[in-house]
Amino acid sequence: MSLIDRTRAVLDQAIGVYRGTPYAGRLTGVRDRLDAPLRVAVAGRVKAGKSTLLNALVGERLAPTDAGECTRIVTWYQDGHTYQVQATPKGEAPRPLRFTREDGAIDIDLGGLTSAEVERLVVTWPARGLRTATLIDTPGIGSLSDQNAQHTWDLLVPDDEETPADAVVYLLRHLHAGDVEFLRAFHDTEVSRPSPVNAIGVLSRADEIGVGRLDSMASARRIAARLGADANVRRLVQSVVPVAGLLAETAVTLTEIEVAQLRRIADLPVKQAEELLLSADRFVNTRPELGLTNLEREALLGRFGLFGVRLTSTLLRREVATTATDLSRELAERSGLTQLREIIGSLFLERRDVLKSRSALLALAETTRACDRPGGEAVAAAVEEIMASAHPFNELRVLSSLRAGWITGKPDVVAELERLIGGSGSAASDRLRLPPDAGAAELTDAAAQALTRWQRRAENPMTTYEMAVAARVAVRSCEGLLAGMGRPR
Ligand SMILES: Nc1nc2c(ncn2[C@@H]2O[C@H](COP(=O)(O)OP(=O)(O)OP(=O)(O)O)[C@@H](O)[C@H]2O)c(=O)[nH]1
Ligand SMILES: [Mg+2]
Repeated sequence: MSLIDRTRAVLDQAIGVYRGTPYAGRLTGVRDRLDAPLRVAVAGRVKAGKSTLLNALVGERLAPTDAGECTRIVTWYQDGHTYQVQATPKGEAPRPLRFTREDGAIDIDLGGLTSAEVERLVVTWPARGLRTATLIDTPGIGSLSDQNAQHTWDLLVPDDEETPADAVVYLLRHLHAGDVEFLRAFHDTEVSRPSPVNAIGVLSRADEIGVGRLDSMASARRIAARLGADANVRRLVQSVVPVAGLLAETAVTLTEIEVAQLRRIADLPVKQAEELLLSADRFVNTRPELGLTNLEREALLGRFGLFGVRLTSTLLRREVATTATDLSRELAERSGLTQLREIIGSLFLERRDVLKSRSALLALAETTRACDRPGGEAVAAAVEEIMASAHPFNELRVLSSLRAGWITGKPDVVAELERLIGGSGSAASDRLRLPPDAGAAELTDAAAQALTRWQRRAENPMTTYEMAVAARVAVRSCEGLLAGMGRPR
């Protein structure tokens, strides 16, 4: 039986046991969630660029990005057939809210409520980017003690409710000491909570790191790589990727008019264009003959940032991309959005069932602790049994231990182990460190060799205890790969 089916079965059993108690409804909700899209929260400090990045992932400008009452409320963006906004005031039933949208973010009328009175907003919006994952925008965290930190905390580390988020994208802004402190506080609550298993880091506003120079992304990539290798960061998030969120958002919502405006800059001689783009102020106030009003120039800066204007006009001049469609793809790539999407795909979406089961089993374990019922012990035992025996969970545990530095060994052995148990994606080629287009024979060969290698390591008396446990998990992973390739073990 698959992990998700085992989870569903124990949930059904629990729903029977807790029928007639206040927990029954919650458990039904947990079961329904198993089939719903993955819930991914976007979290980070104030003004880290969370809402902007969320829009880039959705492919539309939905979330408001400036100051405003709604930026202080946890807001869910989910796919649906109709356009709808609902507020859940604290301790009350959800109610519909009026909203408007004119080319830009949704403007929600809170109907007399203040942000402090609203527990959450749910925006239902038909959008392709929301089909595989519901995205949750969170208010920026100023300090660990502030009210917003509490909201984000509740979302990710609930005490008596189900865990509403299955995974989290954490925005770091050029390593702020407080970021690591915050991530660590999450981590310390319990191993099962946000951990490298379901968290990835984004070095946000990456264009600003190189103060908008054309090579800003290269600097950002270096810093992200350094961060991603830092032991403190590694135990908190799976990997760190740089993203210029503003440019990413603009890339996916680019208009022909904007392309035509930037072409005017691209058509200038290189030297003149460089001078014009020396600073934002210069860009807005010099060269009146350019054919762009000050307002238009300010609008371009607001949409692209200085880095984006420099980069896009250069791409146009060099004819790297000439149409809005090509340009949009190119900017998505260069802003880091494409890579982030791939990572979300391989680390979250491909692992959907494991992350979903994990959230559901955690909620179930919470219920069995909170409410004593005849049959409750059997449910608790069944949950424990799945948590302890299901291979995907064993892989996640080894991954966490590796990231926490509890399993040590030669760097290449540790790196191989991490890949093999799915640390960089669960596809066979990812696990076996082969190109994505590797043939069946090559994959089978590599898996068989890895199996022998890790069996030996597991049985070798010189292997440390922790490594031996991990090696046995790796052996199971290899067996699983071979079974998936239809080869008898
Ligand atoms: N240059 C640049 N500016 C950005 C980037 N991302 C966001 N911004 C700007 O930073 C400001 C804040 O962006 P938001 O997306 O609202 O940030 P947030 O983290 O949601 O902010 P709060 O919800 O208020 O905490 C806006 O003016 C954005 O235009 C980026 O990648 N580069
Ligand atoms: Mg925001």
